[in-house]
Amino acid sequence: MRLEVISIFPDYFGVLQLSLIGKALADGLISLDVHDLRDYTHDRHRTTDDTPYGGGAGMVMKPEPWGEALDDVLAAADPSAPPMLIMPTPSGRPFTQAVADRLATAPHLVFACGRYEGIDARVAQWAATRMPVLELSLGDYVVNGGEVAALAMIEAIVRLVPGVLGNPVSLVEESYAASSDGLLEYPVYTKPPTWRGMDVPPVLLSGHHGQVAAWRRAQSEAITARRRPDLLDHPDAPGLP
Ligand code: JDE
Repeated sequence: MRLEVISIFPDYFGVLQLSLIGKALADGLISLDVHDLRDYTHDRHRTTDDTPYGGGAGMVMKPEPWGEALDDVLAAADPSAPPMLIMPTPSGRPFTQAVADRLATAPHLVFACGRYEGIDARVAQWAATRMPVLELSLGDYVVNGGEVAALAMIEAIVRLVPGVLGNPVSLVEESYAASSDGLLEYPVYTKPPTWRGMDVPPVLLSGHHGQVAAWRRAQSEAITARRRPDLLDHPDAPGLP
């Protein structure tokens, strides 16, 4: 998988050299190229923003540097594996585990990280005439730029690429325990069996696989009902017994 990022803060993506993702990069399972949007400006101050037409607070990212950066990305792309453009924005469609699953099989993803109040809307409009464009939101809150959102999305996607996660069994387990059955994860424990006066639930030490599974399921249902009742309202939700 080929990953590219366009940002005015390319240093944000240094953290991707760490841990699992760094290993996948070093192993050549994925490649990452980060482009500094300011390299596509032509004025002395390397300006990427301007005041909004129609008035209002804050600044908007100018379209021209984005156009040139995307021209470069498209010119270097493999014609048989066209890129998808991902634009993190609070007004995007929700980025979910299902979206991450689908994007994990894409050959080439480009993340456009906006700042200020956003990017001139013509950038997404023009880009959509050249490649699939997904405006995606991490959640219903605003951060200062698309960089943090892109990092979260990249981590969620890349860990699903075959060979990236050290132990692929955890992906299977996880899909049973959490995301795919639509319930939140049950609580987990490790040694010691007693810590600061608190015991690990005895069923987990019993060796009874059926009872362990039933306990975990009940915990997941109770936690989901308490913390995320919205997850139980869906037509495809597991429902409580
Ligand atoms: C991404 N969930 C949240 C923020 C923004 C007021 C202030 C800022 C591309 O346009 C953007 C991007 C971002 C950064 O991303 C997020 C985000 N998923 O905050 C704004 C909009 N209104 C605009």
